[in-house]
Amino acid sequence: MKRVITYGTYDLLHWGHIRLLKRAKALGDYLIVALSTDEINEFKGKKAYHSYAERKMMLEAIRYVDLVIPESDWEQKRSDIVKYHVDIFAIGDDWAGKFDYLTDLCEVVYLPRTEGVSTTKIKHDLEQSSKNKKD
Ligand code: C2G
Repeated sequence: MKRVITYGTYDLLHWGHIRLLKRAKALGDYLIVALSTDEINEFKGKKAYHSYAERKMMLEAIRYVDLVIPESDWEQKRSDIVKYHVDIFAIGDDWAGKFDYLTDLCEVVYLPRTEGVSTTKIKHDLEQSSKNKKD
């Protein structure tokens, strides 16, 4: 039973997120998502549109996700890996190299990001289209 963990905010859930979760799950048999709380999002310089509870509920509805836990502290990764007996840490390659310090505890896999979609792009495109309607 290979256990995989990944971390993220998963705001305005989109197909790039789903593709990441699908590939992360395919690395093992059980996928844990450590979902960023509003507090850690502040630390990450992000303001999520959906609350933690809403983002958690949406992730739990995804067939690839087996467990959602809170990511409330940037430093919890090592203890999570031990606590949940994680074999593989997986995350998008926008983080390439940033989590190599975990390789003494588990395999670290950076998965290629999905081009052409992001929460930021969605917000920007929506703002633009509402501006165009006004003009
Ligand atoms: N992602 C992706 N393709 C996109 C957008 C996001 O593969 N077009 C991936 C990211 O690489 C990440 C996951 O989807 O693995 C969630 O993305 P975010 O919610 O933006 O997560 P992030 O803010 O990078 O949080 O402690 C680590 C952080 O919590 C990671």
